[in-house]
Formats: sequence, C-alpha cells, structure tokens
Amino acid sequence: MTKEADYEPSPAGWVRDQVAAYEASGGTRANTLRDTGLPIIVVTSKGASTGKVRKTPLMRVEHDGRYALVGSQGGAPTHPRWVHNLRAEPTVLIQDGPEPHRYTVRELEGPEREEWWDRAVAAYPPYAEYQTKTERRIPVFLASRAD
Ligand code: F42
Repeated sequence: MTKEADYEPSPAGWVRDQVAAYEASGGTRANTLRDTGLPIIVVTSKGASTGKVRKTPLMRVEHDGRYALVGSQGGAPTHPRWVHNLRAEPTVLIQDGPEPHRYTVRELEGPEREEWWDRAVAAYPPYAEYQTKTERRIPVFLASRAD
C-alpha cells in the first residue's frame, strides 16, 4: 500500500511521540491514551491529497477480530483528516500489538453503525460526550482483516 519512506509524522507532537514509542516497542509501550489506561491501536493510511503515509493512533474498539475506527477528534467541529484518507483509499494497516496487519475499512450506517457505536462507547465512554459537543455525526468505520 505504502512505502515507509513516504511516512510523514503527525504535526501534533503528542501523537507523533505516541506512534514512535508504540512502534519502537512493538506495542508494549505508549499503548494507552495518556493516563486513562485505555488501549489504543495505530492506523496507517495513505494521504488522500499528498499520497504520504499517515499514522494515526485511535482508541481500540475490537470485537471478533474487527475494529471500529471512530473519527471523534474530541468532538471538534470538523472530521479528522484521516477520515478523508479512508474514504478515498479503504486499505489500511492496523497495529494492535507487535506487528501491523492489512485491513479493509468501510464506513458504517444505520443499525450496524449503532451496534458498533455502542461498542465504541463501552470501550471509551468519552465518545458519547464528544458526539454531544458537535453538530456533525461522528464517522465510524469498520476494519476487517484483508489477508
Ligand atoms: N482521534 C480520533 O478521532 N479518535 C480517536 O479514537 C483517537 C484516539 C487517540 C488516542 C491516542 C492518541 O495519541 C490520539 C488519538 N486521536 C484520536 C487523535 C488522532 O490520532 C488524530 O491526531 C486526530 O484524529 C486528528 O487526525 P488528523 O488526520 O486530522 O491529524 C492531523 C493532526 C494531521 O496529522 N494532519 C496532517 C497535517 O499535515 O495537517 C494531515 C493529515 C492527512 O492525512 N492529510 C491528507 C494527505 O493527503 O496527506 C489529506 C487529507 C484530506 O483532508 O484530504
């Protein structure tokens, strides 16, 4: 999908540092959101405009080997940029532990979205509050193993 040489670290320092520490330790360090103790995954996507490799930590919302990717961005008024990347190119890498694996994502609607939204809130309760802070409907993608 992507070449590591094209990796462009996040401009957000805490995000960049989390990805670096997570990858360097094979997921044994920097594997929670700050001091919440709640686990994260790292999603690698291809920049929809630049083609650069983007690495995004997200909360770990897992069920039967699949993951929900929740574009909450703390309830900010606009979607995170990675949402546009996933809409343009649905093949991503997800690292949840020692190594990344390839996944295919699709954006959820209707009852399927509700089902996974409930799982997301169970895994990370602040998602519910984030939805009340923004007019936009928070996008939820489902990632399934591609290989
Ligand atoms: N964000 C969430 O939305 N949900 C979560 O569950 C979540 C958990 C989380 C846990 C730990 C942690 O460290 C961070 C966490 N975040 C979570 C924050 C998340 O990692 C992202 O930082 C946040 O969602 C913002 O995503 P973003 O893609 O908008 O990132 C910004 C800071 C960014 O990197 N912007 C780049 C830039 O240069 O400004 C561009 C990124 C990009 O992909 N650009 C595309 C390109 O072509 O390269 C273009 C995209 C377009 O709009 O066409």
